[in-house]
Amino acid sequence: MARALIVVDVQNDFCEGGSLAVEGGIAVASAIAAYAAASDHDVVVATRDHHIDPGSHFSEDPDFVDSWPVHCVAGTPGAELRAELSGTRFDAVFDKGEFAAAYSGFEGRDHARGVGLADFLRDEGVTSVDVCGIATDYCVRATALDAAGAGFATTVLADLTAAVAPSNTARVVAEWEAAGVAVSGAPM
Ligand code: VGL
Repeated sequence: MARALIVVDVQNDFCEGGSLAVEGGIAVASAIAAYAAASDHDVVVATRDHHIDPGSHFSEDPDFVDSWPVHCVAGTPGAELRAELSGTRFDAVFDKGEFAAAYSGFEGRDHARGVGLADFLRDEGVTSVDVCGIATDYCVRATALDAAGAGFATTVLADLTAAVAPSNTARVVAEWEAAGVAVSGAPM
């Protein structure tokens, strides 16, 4: 009956100063670090967008819905986790999106361990997950929906997320609730 904290895509490129900056990203990075330090989750994992050649996910003329500026290129500083999380102990880190868009952390793998997120959590005895990070309306949305779909009791810590478009948040919260995902806290 272990509990996990899933920290989604809190990477330099998704925060102020990055190539696909989400407003409030740095504040969320700091708040997650403080939350993780004080929380008693049995397992803490991170996901990272980790692109090599993701095709039409990258565009010189992005629509910010299905296509995006170049971001989180594997091996570049933009793909690194924000420095605010340098003191957070992650049990595993799941990279996704090498050759195609991958919004959900459940599409990721911890390459050092050779395992995907769902199998890792099950191996750790995890039955419930709390999800936070960036962006509320894209990767946090998809990761939480997949967590619930995989059978984990899922809560989104909404005040530890930041959205690409805050106007999407009400729709996304409705999707989560329809899928049985609990939502705690007001989005930042
Ligand atoms: C994300 C847009 C494009 C995210 C990733 O992490 O939410 N958003 N790629």
